[in-house]
Amino acid sequence: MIDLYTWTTPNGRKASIMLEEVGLPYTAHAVDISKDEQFKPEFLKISPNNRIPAIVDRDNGYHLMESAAVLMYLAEKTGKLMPKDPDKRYRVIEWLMWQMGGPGPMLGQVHHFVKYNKGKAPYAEERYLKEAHRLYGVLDRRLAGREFVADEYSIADIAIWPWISRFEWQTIDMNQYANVKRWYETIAKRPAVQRGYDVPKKVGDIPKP
Ligand SMILES: N[C@@H](CCC(=O)N[C@@H](CS)C(=O)NCC(=O)O)C(=O)O
Repeated sequence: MIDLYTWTTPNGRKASIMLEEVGLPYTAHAVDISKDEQFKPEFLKISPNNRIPAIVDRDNGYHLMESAAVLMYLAEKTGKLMPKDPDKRYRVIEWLMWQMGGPGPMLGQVHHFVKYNKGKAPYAEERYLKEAHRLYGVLDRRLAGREFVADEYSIADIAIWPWISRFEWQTIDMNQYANVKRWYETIAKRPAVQRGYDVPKKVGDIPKP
């Protein structure tokens, strides 16, 4: 049994989609970051960086923050969605780390400057929007002629997909990125993704490009 501490955001959804995909029993605990619940002392004990998602594995008491670490832990615990063969495994890790260093922080800045702070910081808007298009381009080229970012559907796809699902916030027209669109729609059809998207509560349907 896993305790998942999460909210209705891309990083939170990575963890809930993964838990739905691997079929581990879990309890979701809502940490409302709009009410600063991530700063509560009891949450800091399991997530010292005061960010969601975080998990506690009730089987062994182990707690973990940082979404990529959570995905790797759950993949290793269940033997699912991360290949054992070293070449294939590092391909998954490569794209997982690309997500953590690229789309995660950069698209996060787009949400701030382009959606929430529009017109107030033109330099930041231009910089992060340009970076968003660059990253969509990288993903689009990676997906040319391949179904998923690594060899098979994996934790790398699970890490990237929730960030792309915010394409409307990012003012991205996915029709410009045909391979991303095809990949996004394929993953959106997965029942586990649909269930995980609505954790810890439903706030709307999965956006359609
Ligand atoms: N690198 C972290 C980032 C986590 C993160 O930024 N989470 C956001 C929600 S998507 C959060 O908890 N924000 C709370 C805050 O900014 O105080 C991860 O991948 O888990």
